[in-house]
Amino acid sequence: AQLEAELRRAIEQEALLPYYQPQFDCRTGAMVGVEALLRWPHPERGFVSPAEFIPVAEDTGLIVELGRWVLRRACADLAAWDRAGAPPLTVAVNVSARQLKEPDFLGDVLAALHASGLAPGRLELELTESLLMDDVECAVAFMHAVRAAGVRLSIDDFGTGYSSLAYLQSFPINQLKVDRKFVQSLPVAGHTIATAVIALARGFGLAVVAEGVERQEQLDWLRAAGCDHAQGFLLGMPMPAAQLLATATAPR
Ligand code: G
Ligand code: G
Ligand code: MN
Ligand code: NA
Repeated sequence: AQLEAELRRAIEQEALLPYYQPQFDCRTGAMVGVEALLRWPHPERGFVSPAEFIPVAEDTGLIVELGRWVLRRACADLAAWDRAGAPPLTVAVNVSARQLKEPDFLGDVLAALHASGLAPGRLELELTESLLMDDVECAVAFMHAVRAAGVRLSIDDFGTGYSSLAYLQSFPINQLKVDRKFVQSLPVAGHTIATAVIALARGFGLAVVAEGVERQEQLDWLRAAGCDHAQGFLLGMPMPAAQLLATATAPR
């Protein structure tokens, strides 16, 4: 309850910040996008992890307002990087089940795009399997509407939830994110699942991103296996907007 009150105040005071973790093309090494990850610098407790406060935000419904704010910030930051001469990146924003249940969540998404002037194809929403399975009909209707608006969709933590492969066919998505659980043990283990996810993505005409890449040998394996994009501590930590811009515009 105390965390809830503090979180409410932090949202009001805009004391949370989006950090951005870069994503790279496995073949060319070029930065192609970022994932927005919330950070909460707490006056007494240091950085409170989203793993701690996102569940509170979901339970209390605060995630609706917070999620709306993240969408606007992420789109505004990307538009500012464009103006500052960064390459044309995409920005991925994580979405909670509670947000999808809001009757006008699509309106929030479109408002964030409109306010920033960003083309819809620059924004990607990350949905987890459990979110999609929570209310499949509602999720599929939302996915079709958001895709019709030109926004991109990816399935986060793919392979760890409990959606059946049959659903994959009916989901109008653009991309799968291989969960870091499977990346962690590469190349010794995990390669059966990683290979299968890459093949699935290829078969469905989807892009595939590996998350949690921490070691060069993992990246080498992923590149050889035909993975499109990679994200992880080896390549770049989640960082504040100004630092991301500096990284994106630095000569390679
Ligand atoms: O950055 P970190 O790995 O600590 O994030 C922990 C969890 O919090 C991840 O599952 C991530 O998806 C989630 N998370 C981070 N930022 C957001 C956000 O803006 N919205 C939602 N719904 N989840 C987020
Ligand atoms: O659930 P989701 O995939 O949205 O969460 C992303 C989380 O993974 C964030 O908390 C982010 O800080 C974390 N993360 C990003 N790269 C790495 C990595 O290379 N290793 C580990 N252990 N965590 C990572
Ligand atoms: Mn994610
Ligand atoms: Na993930």
